[in-house]
Amino acid sequence: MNSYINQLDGVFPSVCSLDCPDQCGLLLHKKNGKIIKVEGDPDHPVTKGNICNKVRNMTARLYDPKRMQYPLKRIGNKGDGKFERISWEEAIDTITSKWKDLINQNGPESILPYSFYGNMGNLSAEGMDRRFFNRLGASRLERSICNSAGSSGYRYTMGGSIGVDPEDTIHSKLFIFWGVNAVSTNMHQVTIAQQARKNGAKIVVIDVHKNQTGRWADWFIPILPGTDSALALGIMHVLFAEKMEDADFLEKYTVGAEELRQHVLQYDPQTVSAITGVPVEDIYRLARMYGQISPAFIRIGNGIQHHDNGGMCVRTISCLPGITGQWRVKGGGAIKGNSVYLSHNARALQRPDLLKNKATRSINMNAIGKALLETEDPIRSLFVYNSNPAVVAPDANKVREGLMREDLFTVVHDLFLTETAAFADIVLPAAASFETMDFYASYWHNYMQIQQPVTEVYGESKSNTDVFKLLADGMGFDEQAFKDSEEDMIEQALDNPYNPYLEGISLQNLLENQFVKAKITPLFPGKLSTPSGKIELYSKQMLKDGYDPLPVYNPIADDGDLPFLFIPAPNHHFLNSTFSNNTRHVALEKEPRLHMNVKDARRLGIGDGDIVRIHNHRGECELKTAVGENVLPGVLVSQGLWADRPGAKQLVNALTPDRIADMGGGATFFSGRVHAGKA
Ligand SMILES: Nc1nc2c(c(=O)[nH]1)N[C@H]1C(S)=C(S)[C@@H](COP(=O)(O)OP(=O)(O)OC[C@H]3O[C@@H](n4cnc5c(=O)[nH]c(N)nc54)[C@H](O)[C@@H]3O)O[C@H]1N2
Ligand SMILES: Nc1nc2c(c(=O)[nH]1)N[C@H]1C(S)=C(S)[C@@H](COP(=O)(O)OP(=O)(O)OC[C@H]3O[C@@H](n4cnc5c(=O)[nH]c(N)nc54)[C@H](O)[C@@H]3O)O[C@H]1N2
Ligand code: SF4
Ligand SMILES: [Mo]
Repeated sequence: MNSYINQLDGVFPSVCSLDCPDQCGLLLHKKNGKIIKVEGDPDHPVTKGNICNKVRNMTARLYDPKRMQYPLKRIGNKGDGKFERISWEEAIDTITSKWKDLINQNGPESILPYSFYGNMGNLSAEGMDRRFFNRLGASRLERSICNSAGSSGYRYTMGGSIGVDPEDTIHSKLFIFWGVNAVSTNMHQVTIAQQARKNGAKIVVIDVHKNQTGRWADWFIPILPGTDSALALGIMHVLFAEKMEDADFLEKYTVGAEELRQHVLQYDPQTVSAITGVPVEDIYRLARMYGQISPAFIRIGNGIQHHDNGGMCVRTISCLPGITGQWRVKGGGAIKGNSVYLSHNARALQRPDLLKNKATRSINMNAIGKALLETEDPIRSLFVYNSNPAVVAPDANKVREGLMREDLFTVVHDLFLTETAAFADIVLPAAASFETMDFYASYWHNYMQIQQPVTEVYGESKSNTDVFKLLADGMGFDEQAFKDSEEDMIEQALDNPYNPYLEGISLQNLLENQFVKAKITPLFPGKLSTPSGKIELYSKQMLKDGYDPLPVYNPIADDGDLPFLFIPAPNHHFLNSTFSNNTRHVALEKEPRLHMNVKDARRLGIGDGDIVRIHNHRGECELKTAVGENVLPGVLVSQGLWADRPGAKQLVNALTPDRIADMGGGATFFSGRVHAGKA
């Protein structure tokens, strides 16, 4: 496997490790053992050689002088970022000695891992780390910061994260991008839609912000935040009222059509317009487009589900293609996520058996601030990897107050001294994905890919797999699970008898072909993984779980009587907080702007480019305004999770609520309210 490392010059296949649905095939150009250029692999069947600007500039991050090379220990106060170099031996010894003490005195649940998908590699994100923390018996982390509310909602309707093959959407005649900023966050779906547009397809975007995706649409529909399920119910009302449903499909492949037909009578376009801010005639027009144009495809984004009602919202939208029978048409249907197709054997990879049936407590990552400030059975040690919670987690001031605790022993494993690392006692340097062996499964395009190490690790940095092996050794864990090689783990994970779509995908096959597609078959005729095996327009399971069994509109929670809803969404040139510390990417993105409607700006005496202070009881930010018509009155949008800079108040998550969404333990980043005024 070292063959690529040993070749100092050449072009080598690779895959993008970032948390992005596109999961591009890459080619890495090497000269004198260093990566000098990252480009798209033209042979990749979906991404076809096109990649985003972020990763085109990846070498600026890989060889950023700020990238860490050595383990560090803290010598200043927490948060100051003062560290000195130590050896790996000292680092591992310090951590494992501390943990052995904690386990003796307080039990293993006083230790909490905190991670997400900073590296999407299955070994790096949910491999040796899971084995280690299972064996340790640490508190478990509920990893629900991203898509879990929506995925839970979608599962009630469709049985799992399963949708259209995006390659088929080339045949679609109508694209609805619903709460997804696809131009920035799913660029190859945009490329496909762009090609379909040449054959007459229409592109509709429904968003609270007329951003780059809205500007690209044929029809942009602005909507009030958190009201999308009302719009979907209004569409259903018109579909049934004007007999645009597919009676045959409803009969064969759904349950609850009659109940739904009765139920949506109350969501007439007048009522829905008052809730959503979408004009009555636009609701009719959208419903008729959706009912009449075929194939019709809906890309369901993550924006709509970062709300208090996000689970029910996605649950509701995901009923639409069932009503029109679009699932039966090539290119018709929806994608929320497609992770079912490439799902591996998680039990073999993560080894929950090492927990020996202990029912350890679970902590929701969206309330990490609250959890760190809890005094009963407190978390006494936090191990952070693949994530930067001081910036990305909601209610950031609370998170930082927790991280400041003198008695909290914090370890951070990352490529950079992140805002979170500044609070750590020990910091470990992480290898980049290009330096590590791993396998990757896209949650959108259905190709599995492999990464073989292309260069030596940078300085003394180590991959996640290697760090957890060292920690296991330091703790004295001697199970074979901690000795498995990357190849062993990939083989174990790909042996998944429960997933027929994975047939034919093996380590060998990946090594030979670099990308291998899941064996996708049409969803209908077929049986879904819902209790009835059909699309559940009415769900008994939801009733059991305490939800309305039919799709409904629930308003977002009361967040105080403040005048604006604040939507801090991702931006184009960063990937969550990744790249926010790299000069090249910051220069491309320039600066954060606060989008405000001109009516609100006039009323408050605010001009375009003024610095505005937004605040609530959780915190404050100061951002430069972009005044115009890109957001509705009462809505403020900013883009990007910006790095801490001295004197700048740009930490948008200082304002966001750590309330938990209606389903899946999800986050509610976009359901917070704020005051705004000239700074
Ligand atoms: N360039 C770039 N790409 C990324 C990321 C990034 O940070 N930068 N992040 C990656 C990750 S982890 C994820 S999860 C995905 C997220 O990517 P997307 O699925 O696109 O989700 P968001 O960008 O969070 O939000 C999408 C849109 O929802 C809108 N929105 C917010 N609230 C509402 C609402 O109530 N109704 C409607 N209709 N729209 C609403 C926002 O204005 C935004 O334009 O992107 C991935 N790709
Ligand atoms: N306001 C607001 N907040 C949000 C969102 C939003 O839309 N608005 N989006 C939310 C969403 S959808 C998500 S997914 C989360 C994402 O939040 P995070 O998962 O924290 O994502 P990043 O900020 O990209 O941080 C990933 C970190 O992992 C590190 N890393 C990369 N590769 C490796 C590796 O191999 N090993 C180790 N040890 N570290 C590595 C990177 O250097 C980086 O510091 O943010 C959430 N926060
Ligand atoms: S971030 Fe997304 S679009 Fe950019 S290279 Fe990676 S997978 Fe492709
Ligand atoms: Mo995400």
